[in-house]
Amino acid sequence: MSILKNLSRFVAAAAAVMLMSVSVYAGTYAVTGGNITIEGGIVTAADKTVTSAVIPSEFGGEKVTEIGQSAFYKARNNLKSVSLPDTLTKINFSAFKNCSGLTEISLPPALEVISDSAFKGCSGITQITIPASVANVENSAFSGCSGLKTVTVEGADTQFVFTASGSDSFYGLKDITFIGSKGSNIEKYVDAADPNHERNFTFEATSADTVYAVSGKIISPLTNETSADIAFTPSADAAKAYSTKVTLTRAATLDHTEGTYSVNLPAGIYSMSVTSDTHKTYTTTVTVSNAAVTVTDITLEPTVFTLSGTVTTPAKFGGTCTISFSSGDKEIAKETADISTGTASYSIDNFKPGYYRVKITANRHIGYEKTENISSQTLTTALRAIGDANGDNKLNNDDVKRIIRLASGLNTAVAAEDIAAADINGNSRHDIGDAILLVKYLNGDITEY
Ligand SMILES: [Ca+2]
Ligand SMILES: [Ca+2]
Repeated sequence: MSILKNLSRFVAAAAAVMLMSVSVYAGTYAVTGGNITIEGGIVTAADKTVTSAVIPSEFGGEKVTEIGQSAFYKARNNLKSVSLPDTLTKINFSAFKNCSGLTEISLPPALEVISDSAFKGCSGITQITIPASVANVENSAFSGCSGLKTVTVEGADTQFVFTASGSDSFYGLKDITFIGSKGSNIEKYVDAADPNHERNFTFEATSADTVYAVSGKIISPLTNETSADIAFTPSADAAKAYSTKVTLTRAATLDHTEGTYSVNLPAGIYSMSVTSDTHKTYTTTVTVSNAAVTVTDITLEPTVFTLSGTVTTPAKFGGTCTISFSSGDKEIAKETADISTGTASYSIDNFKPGYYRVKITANRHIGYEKTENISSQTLTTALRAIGDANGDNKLNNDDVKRIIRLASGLNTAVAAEDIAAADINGNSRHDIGDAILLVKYLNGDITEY
């Protein structure tokens, strides 16, 4: 028997070649419990009685490269183990379907394709490692592998199937831990196939990324900018992008805001971009390699605009008004404008948005001084005229009445600005002379007072 067994790979080979229409070497090869059939380098069949099969890497002078369609179907109830040769590149449709007695299988390192239903129903397999050589794990390749708990995927590019219409490499399975590299296709498969964690799929990175701190300072020449967004986009590979937000606070000098950031990145080359509401996007390249990186202070360039300003007053006393903008103790801009019509207009080019101390003065008006956050392109400021005793930005009989009440001592708790606005004749007190001047102005008898 042993002689027959040893020679069995050659038995019937010649006859098979004679009968076949293409010139391939075909024959049976003895394994434990029975024979397998190999034709042209493809294992095409196994006896029902086969319990354990060590597939040869070569048969009849040809490399064994594939397990054929449904090759082990007859042996499905008896097969306990199979050893695949390193020459194997493809496991075809249903090759090991329902071989439920298989408890482990080692996939060889040159394997490229695991076809549709190749291991369907192999419920005894608990873990499998898919080598990096595998390009495709087709639909239902492992469906019904109810014992499968761990799948290690060595390649980042191995394609798995999951579609809305129901195609799925691991169709119907739950409770599997998939192990692979971050950003790999198996991670994407898990994200796609188990978005709500109902299948209890877990993705574990094969190793945590080693990261290095990238830190620096962002400076905004503006005083109203409170944050900036930083994005790190890998420029060389498919690794993940990172982003962070920087809080900008006003610096001690009050004329700019600044903030520091620190973000942990894996080694690589990144395009770094900084964006905010009122700056041009700043872009630079950051190279991270085996050490912490300090990025030189980044000063953002404001998106400047033309500020169109208007000063309004109910009085038409003639003359000009002066408008100045200061940041900290620096005067940034100063303009004068004709206010004789009650409306003074001015325009400042290349205006940077930010907080400014705005001061406006005009003859016979209460001086205006206030901090404004100027981020839009228009600024309208109401200037209080002397005579506007009630401060409603109108000059009329209500002010006359107010002045008379003040002169009569009926109003005692009066703010300094109200006193100044009501003291038209400038004698530092409220008197009937103030009221008379305002009445004359309102009647058109005088044009100023
Ligand atoms: Ca008034
Ligand atoms: Ca007075």
